[in-house]
Amino acid sequence: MSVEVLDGATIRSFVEDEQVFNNSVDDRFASLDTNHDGQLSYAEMARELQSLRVLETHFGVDEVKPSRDELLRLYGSLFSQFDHDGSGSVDLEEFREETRKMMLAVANGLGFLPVQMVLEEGSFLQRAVDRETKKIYP
Ligand SMILES: [Ca+2]
Repeated sequence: MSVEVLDGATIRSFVEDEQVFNNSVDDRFASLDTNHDGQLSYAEMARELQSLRVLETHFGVDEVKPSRDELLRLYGSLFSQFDHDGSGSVDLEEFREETRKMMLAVANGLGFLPVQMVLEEGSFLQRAVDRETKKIYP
């Protein structure tokens, strides 16, 4: 965990840097795909869905504290957002596409005002900051 200052432009330029962005997404995909079949099952995605949930809470999209059932339903609907063809698992293309969309949504939510955030090591937002401060090379 580290505290960083970031704004929408930091995230947007990270997403638009296709090589760096795809590398980051591919890394994440590989680390989530614990049985290495090239698909992410719901169970494999659970960790990622939790961190997306943290993002939503952070940006005040949803300030109500949901019950356990509601949370599970929320994860389920997030998962089906990723699973475009409804196959029950998420492939690399779907993962890239949806991650890209979500990052851009976060960028739009941030706008031009820099905010201070606590970032998880290896998270996409942390990588966006690292890229800008040149800690990551393609
Ligand atoms: Ca898998």
